[in-house]
Amino acid sequence: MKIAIIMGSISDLPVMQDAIDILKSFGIETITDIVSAHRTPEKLFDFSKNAHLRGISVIIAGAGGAAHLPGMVASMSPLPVIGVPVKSSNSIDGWDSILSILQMPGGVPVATVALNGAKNAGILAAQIVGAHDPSVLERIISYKESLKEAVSKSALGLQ
Ligand code: RP5
Repeated sequence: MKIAIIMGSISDLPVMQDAIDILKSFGIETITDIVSAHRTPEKLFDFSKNAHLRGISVIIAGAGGAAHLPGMVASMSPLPVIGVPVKSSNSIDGWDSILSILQMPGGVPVATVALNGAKNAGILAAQIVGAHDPSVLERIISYKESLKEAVSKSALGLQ
């Protein structure tokens, strides 16, 4: 069982690294690749049609601008696709990325996270896997516990 993290450009990596890091911290195997909807369309087709045959269970796809990657992957893959709108340097405040990924037609869902929300994409992917894998579920429970503890600690000393 692996989670794929793909992105439209190497320039998306600083954002998408958060998904890789959180999944590694959960002990989940990841594969990472650059797949551009517009510049490598044949690779996009090949990846989308075959990801489920390669032991991949969830696909996280990040892109910016005219961000067609997550939607096009979702159009061809039977796997759940989580979309990460990336605020690329030439974007219109990130709205172009958000709306391109969010506004999918009925029948072709992409679970869209916040702008640059790759960390949440990683957590959501782990939760999907955790629904069928008790050891991953345990790690999600511990992670949520650590969030609670961090907030409690931050409140110490307040009157
Ligand atoms: C999109 O265009 C990529 O996902 C990236 O966010 C944006 C800019 O790409 P580069 O020009 O940096 O390769 O396709």
